[in-house]
Amino acid sequence: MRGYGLVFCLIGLGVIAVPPLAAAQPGPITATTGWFRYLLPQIPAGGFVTLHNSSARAIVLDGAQTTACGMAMLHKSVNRSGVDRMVMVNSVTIPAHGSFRFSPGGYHIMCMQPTMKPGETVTVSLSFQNAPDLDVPFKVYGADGKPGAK
Ligand SMILES: [Cu+2]
Repeated sequence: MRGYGLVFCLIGLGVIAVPPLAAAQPGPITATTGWFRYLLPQIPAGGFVTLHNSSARAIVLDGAQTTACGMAMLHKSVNRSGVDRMVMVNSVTIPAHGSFRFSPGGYHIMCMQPTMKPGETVTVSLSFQNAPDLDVPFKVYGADGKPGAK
């Protein structure tokens, strides 16, 4: 009888030790208003989104991946001596309790070889140096872009 008692005791401990099912924790980054301006398959599409950081530390975005683009890169539009150019950036920082905006004429996600169509919503996976990846829906607009977006 003593042996049975030990077995039950171990089962009891085992049950107690099983962790509760891991609920998906919301990460520190949320995204709003993701969209692409799509023109033609042979013209890179610009992606725009606003990222919000609810944490007390700066978070660094260092990449974007999506099956809707042959390759996606982080870009910044700059005007040097009156000439508009785009430069590649390795990362952007979303400040603590702050936000970062990709917008036409500024930072954007450059989508090379886009395979999207206006009216679709495509998913872009954003990767961060110090936060979990985030899948963000991007609505696809045509040459006129998103109504009201600047
Ligand atoms: Cu670009």
